[in-house]
Amino acid sequence: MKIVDAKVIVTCPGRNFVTIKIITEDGIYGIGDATLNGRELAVASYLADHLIPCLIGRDAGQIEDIWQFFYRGAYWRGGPVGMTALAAIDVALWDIKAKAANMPLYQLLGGRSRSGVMVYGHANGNTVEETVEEVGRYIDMGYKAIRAQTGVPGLASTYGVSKDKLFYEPADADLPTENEWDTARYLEHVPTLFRTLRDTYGYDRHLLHDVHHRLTPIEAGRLGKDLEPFRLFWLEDAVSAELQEGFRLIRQHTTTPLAVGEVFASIHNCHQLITEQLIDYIRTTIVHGGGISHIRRIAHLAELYHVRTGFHGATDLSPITMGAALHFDTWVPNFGIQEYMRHTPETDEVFPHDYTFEDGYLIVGDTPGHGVDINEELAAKYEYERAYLPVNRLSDGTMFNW
Ligand code: KDG
Ligand code: MG
Repeated sequence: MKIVDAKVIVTCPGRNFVTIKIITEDGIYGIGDATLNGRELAVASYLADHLIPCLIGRDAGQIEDIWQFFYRGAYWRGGPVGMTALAAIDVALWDIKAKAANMPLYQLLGGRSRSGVMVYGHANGNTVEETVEEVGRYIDMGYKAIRAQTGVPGLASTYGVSKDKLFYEPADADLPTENEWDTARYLEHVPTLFRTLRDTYGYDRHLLHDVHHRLTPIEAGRLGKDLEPFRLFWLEDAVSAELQEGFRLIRQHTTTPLAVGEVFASIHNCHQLITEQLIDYIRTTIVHGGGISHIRRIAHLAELYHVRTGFHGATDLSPITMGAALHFDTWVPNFGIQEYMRHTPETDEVFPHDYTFEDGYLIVGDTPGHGVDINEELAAKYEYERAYLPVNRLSDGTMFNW
C-alpha cells in the first residue's frame, strides 16, 4: 500500500487546527492531528516542507519503520514541533492500517479492555460560589469526574478561568495577554474551594485540580497536604517538570495523587518520574508525544511502575486526537482517566466523528480506523487566525512560569 500523496490542512472553525491527510495508491486515506497551540504554522511547515517529501512512495503499512526513519534517522530529533508532526503521520498511518483491516483501531491495539472511557470536564468560575455552581452543571450532565478551577481574590485574572464555560478556549488573543500571579494568595484560596465543593456535593464524584506549573516543589507539597482531606483524584502540573527529581520533594510531603506530562514530547521527559514512582498519572498524549507508536511505550513503562494514563484532552487537541486517544484508552490496561473538553458545533462539523458521551463516559464507535474524518470543503471556509495562550507575571512584573 504505497503512499501516493499527503497534504496539510489548516482550518479555524472557532480555533486553529492542523491536520495531515495521507493517501494511498488504493484510495484508502488516513488523517492525523498536528495541532500545537499557538505554534500551528511551525508544525504545518515542518510537515509540508520537511517530512511529507520523504513520505511519498513509502509503504503505509510500515508504521514502525516510518516512525524510526523520522525519529532515529533525523539528526534533529524530538521537541514539541517535531514530535507533534511525527504524531500526526503516525496516527494517520494507524488510521489507514485499521481501515485496511476493516477494524476499529482499538481492535488492532489489542481489543477492548473496558466498555467506556471515564472522562473529566472543566468547571471554572471567578469565585468559589461560581465554580461550585459550575461543578453542579457538570454533575447534572452526568460527569463522574470534574476539574475545578477558581479565580484568586485580589488577582485581576487567573489562567483556567474563562468567560466561555462549556467551550472554553485558552488561546484568547492574537498576541499574548498577561495574567497576574501571586503564590501566597493562591495557596490560601484553593483549599477553600475544595472544602466547599465537598461540603456541597459530598465525596461521590472525583475532583481534580490543575496548578499549571505555578509552584515550587515545597509549595506543591504544602498544597497537596492541605488538600488531602478533600481526596482529589489528582493534583496536576504542580511544578514545571524539567527537573524530574524535583517531584521527590512533593512526594515526601503528600499522599495527594500527582499528574503531569501534557507538555512532554517523549518518554525521555518522564522516564525518571515513572521509574521512581514520583507520579501517579502520566498525561502525555498522542498528538504531542509522537503518536500511538510512542505513547504505547510510555504506557507500558508506566504500567510496570503503578502509573496510569490520564491523557490531555483540551479544546486545542482536535477531535482526531480525541478519537485516537479514546481507542487507545479503550484498550490500554493501565487506563486512569481521559480529559474531555467539548469542541464547538463548528469544529464537530468539520471533524465528523463517531464517539459519544454517555453518563460520564465516552464510548468509541466501530467505524474502521479511528472513527474521525475531515470535511475538507467546510475546513477550507475557515481561514487560519493567529492566536496565543496568555503569559504570566508576578504582581511586581517578573515573568513567571507558564
Ligand atoms: O494549550 C494549552 C491547553 O491545552 C492547556 O492549558 C490546558 O492545562 C490544560 C489542561 O489541563 O487541559
Ligand atoms: Mg493542564
